[in-house]
Amino acid sequence: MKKPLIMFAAAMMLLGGQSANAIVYTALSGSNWNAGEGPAKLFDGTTDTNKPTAYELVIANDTHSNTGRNWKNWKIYAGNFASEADAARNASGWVMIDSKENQALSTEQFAKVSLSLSKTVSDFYSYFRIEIEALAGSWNDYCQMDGFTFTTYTVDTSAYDGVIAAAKNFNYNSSNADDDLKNEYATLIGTLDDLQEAAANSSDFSALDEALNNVNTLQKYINGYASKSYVVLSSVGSTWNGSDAEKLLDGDKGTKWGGGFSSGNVVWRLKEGIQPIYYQLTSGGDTQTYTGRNWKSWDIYAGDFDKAVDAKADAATGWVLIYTTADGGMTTQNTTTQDFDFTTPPTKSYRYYKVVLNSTAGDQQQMSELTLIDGTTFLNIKNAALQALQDFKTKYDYSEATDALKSTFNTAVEAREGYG
Ligand SMILES: [Ca+2]
Repeated sequence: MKKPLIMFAAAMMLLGGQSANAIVYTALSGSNWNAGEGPAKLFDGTTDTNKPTAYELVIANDTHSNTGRNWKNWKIYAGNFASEADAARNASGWVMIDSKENQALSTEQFAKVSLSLSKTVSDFYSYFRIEIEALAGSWNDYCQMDGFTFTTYTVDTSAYDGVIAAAKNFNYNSSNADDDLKNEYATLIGTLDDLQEAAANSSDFSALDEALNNVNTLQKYINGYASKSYVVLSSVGSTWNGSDAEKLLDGDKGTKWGGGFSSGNVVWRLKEGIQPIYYQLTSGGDTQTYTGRNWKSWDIYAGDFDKAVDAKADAATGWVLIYTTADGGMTTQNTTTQDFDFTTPPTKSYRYYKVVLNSTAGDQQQMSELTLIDGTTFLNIKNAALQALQDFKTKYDYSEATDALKSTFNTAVEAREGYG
């Protein structure tokens, strides 16, 4: 007798005498005794076939008395074809997903036997083919099997349940963070259930793990805003205690970013974008003693990113270089603020910034503050300076000053009024 071949497709098709909604598999071809015992009967009343990891066989009703009819060696192939006609037995494109050799099966009537596929099924397939290569007995014993059902292996996903629940319970709305960041978080947690379900079906948890990693990252960002208008997204450089990257941007000239390294970087994100017109650096509190910690070569970038988690990536693209220097000429005085013009001033507003320190005057580094000055900030600085001059004029008897001093004073006022 010729070796039996059974082929079937996952499709909603009506077989004679059965209701449409109960049928998913359709046998396309194969060896059979007669219409009542053909391969179509192997696949009736089954479930879906997406990325199966196992299957169940149902032993025929009289195998116990005809044990030689049980399968012993067989292979299962999967494929995708444009049409049933293309899914020929000898067609190229079949992928073997299971191989069984000398497989012992129950001979009990209607026994259900669960078997794992020998290969990992990584794609979705519509067509499947079973090749029975040997029976428990001889080919003269005939071949029979009552049912075949693909099943998906159920992974214990309970370890993820608590993590996902915690992500949903994170009270991001009460944060000071901007709406974009909150929406990014809400969108991400909205995908977690689907990712978990997909992972459970495919046993591929990498996408879920990445999403949860980003959830943690976004929680850190959102918490980082607290009462601030910026958040540090990432930094490179092993810092001294109390001198983390946050200290470069905290608005406090008494704190500094510093450590025993001469190259590193800081990436940060503003709550609201700005178009800076120049920037300031404020030297460390002990730079006069440790002149080698002063920055020598550094770059500053601005950027736009759809998602906050994209900006932290080492491979992030889209950064725009707005300042670069091989030797910036920092003062060696303590806690002294210097102004720097951008080498390529930003032409629009940005929310993301990165400073890359390339080298210092020695083998350590420190900087108390990096301040981006936009038009509004500049006006505040200028008006404060003018006010100080006016206060000076009121406090001292301006009328008794010499004409030369008055002239010098008024020139200074006019210069500040006109600046900017
Ligand atoms: Ca600081």
